[in-house]
Amino acid sequence: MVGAGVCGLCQLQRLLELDADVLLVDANSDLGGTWYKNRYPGCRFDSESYTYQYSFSSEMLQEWDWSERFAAQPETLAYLNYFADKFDLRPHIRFDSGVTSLTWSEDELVWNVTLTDGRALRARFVLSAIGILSAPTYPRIPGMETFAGTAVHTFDWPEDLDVTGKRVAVIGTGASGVQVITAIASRVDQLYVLQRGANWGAPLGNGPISSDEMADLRSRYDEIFKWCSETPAGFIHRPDRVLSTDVTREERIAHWNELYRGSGAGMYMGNYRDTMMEPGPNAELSEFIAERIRERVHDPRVADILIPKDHGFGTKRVAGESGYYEVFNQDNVELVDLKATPVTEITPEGLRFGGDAGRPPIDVDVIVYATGFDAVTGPFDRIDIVGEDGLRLRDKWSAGPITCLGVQVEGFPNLFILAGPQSGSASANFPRGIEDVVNWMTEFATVINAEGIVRVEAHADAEAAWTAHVHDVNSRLLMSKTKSWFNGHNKNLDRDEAPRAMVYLGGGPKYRRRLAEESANGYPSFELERASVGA
Ligand code: NA7
Repeated sequence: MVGAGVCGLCQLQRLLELDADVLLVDANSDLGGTWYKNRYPGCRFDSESYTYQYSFSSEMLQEWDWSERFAAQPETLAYLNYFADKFDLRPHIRFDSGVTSLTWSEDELVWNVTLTDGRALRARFVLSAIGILSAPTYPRIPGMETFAGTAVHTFDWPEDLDVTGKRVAVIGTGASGVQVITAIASRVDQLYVLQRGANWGAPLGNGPISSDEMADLRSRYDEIFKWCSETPAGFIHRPDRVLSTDVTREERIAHWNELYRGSGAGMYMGNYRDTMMEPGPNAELSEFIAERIRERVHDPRVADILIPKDHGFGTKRVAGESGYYEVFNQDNVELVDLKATPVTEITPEGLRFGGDAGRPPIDVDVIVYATGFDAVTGPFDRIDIVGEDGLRLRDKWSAGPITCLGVQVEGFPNLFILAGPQSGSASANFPRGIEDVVNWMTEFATVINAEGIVRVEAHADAEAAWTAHVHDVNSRLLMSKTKSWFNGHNKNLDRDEAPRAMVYLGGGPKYRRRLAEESANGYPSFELERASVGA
């Protein structure tokens, strides 16, 4: 297995329960994956904490307390360590062992695995849990390497970096940028927020969980997880069956005000169904949110730059924010609109700009790249994965991913993807999504073991059908029409190129049913080869 994050740890525990001969390797020096790497100030999830945990062990559910409605990175990392210690997982994990290549041997029916330190392993089956946002990307700006101060990506924030009293530039205003900007604004000397595309944000509504609340949550876990399993994305929020056009404008505004005062992703996951599917209702909702931004940001010119014009609310990942807009009312914070004044050069002192607006240079001590990831397929592209007949996975996916149920790829036998492109796990409240896949994989592993199956490969027609289905399902949502990592647009795609179906947006319940159908019918989408008698 590869990857000791939320997904890999869960699968490891389940396979050890089966007494499988399993080794988990990870490039990092300790466990946690995303939560090990993303240590930037303000980093937290925007899933309700009590839903962002494994559901299978009632003992562990009763033992663990969450301190906040939306826990910060250190608490989540502590949770994963607690889980690993409770189930004694560490002896089965090798750290500092990044996988550089995977090469299939058809003669031996094994994967040859090479690691960053040159060591080699052989595995009958490889299960990938390498993450979908684990390959960070940097802008390409002339002179970047000459910067004399500290330059960091949010994904690689060093533990000892303290920005207090420093002049800081943050490039990027996605979910990570919004968090780090809000967290550091009051303690830096000067903060420059360099925004290319404006991104929608809505209040996260974070706060402490009291011991009484925690006791109540603990008593309702069965009900909570059942509810999450029935919502499309595994969150507690569920799209309203009511359409925005079924109610009066006064009722809509009252409802939206309530959602805005609420917490979590309710504003886009729990809104009237048509607001995420129909341009008209979405435009009205977007204008409602824009008005809230204008109320919160004092300078109308700044507010206008912060309001996205190229996509509607909720059609890209919305940033859960806690005072983000108010940051721009501070004297020490300046918003730089990169569309009007693009960065042309990075010098040892800081950033230089072009454009008609003639922005003077900015000298800084720290540059924070909050520029996101080569999402979903990037982590796979960075490993040289060579399947049958020398076929490389990155070549097979060069025009976008093709998968069978998001778990396998034809030409790559015995390689299972637990969280990757076109999987229901990738677009969900992560622990909820990955438990579905891990449950399915664990059951399949039992069958593989019991029946002496030595080779599993997806059928080409099943793969084509699933990929077409993902494109079809996704195309019904406005999300498929905006430029975002969900559609592969962070890969510098030409605007006219067809969107890539990076994630499956059909929802957890449908995905779970499809996986269950596979196991109930003897895995018809896969070619199963059994060992010959006596072998
Ligand atoms: P995102 O959401 O991909 O955001 C990246 C941000 O960086 C976004 O504002 C981009 O602007 C900006 N960006 C990217 N490249 C550049 C360059 N070259 N110059 C200037 N600005 C740039 O990544 P995050 O890390 O914030 O969030 C990723 C996910 O992590 C998030 O969805 C959550 O699920 C957790 P753009 O909008 O492309 O113009």
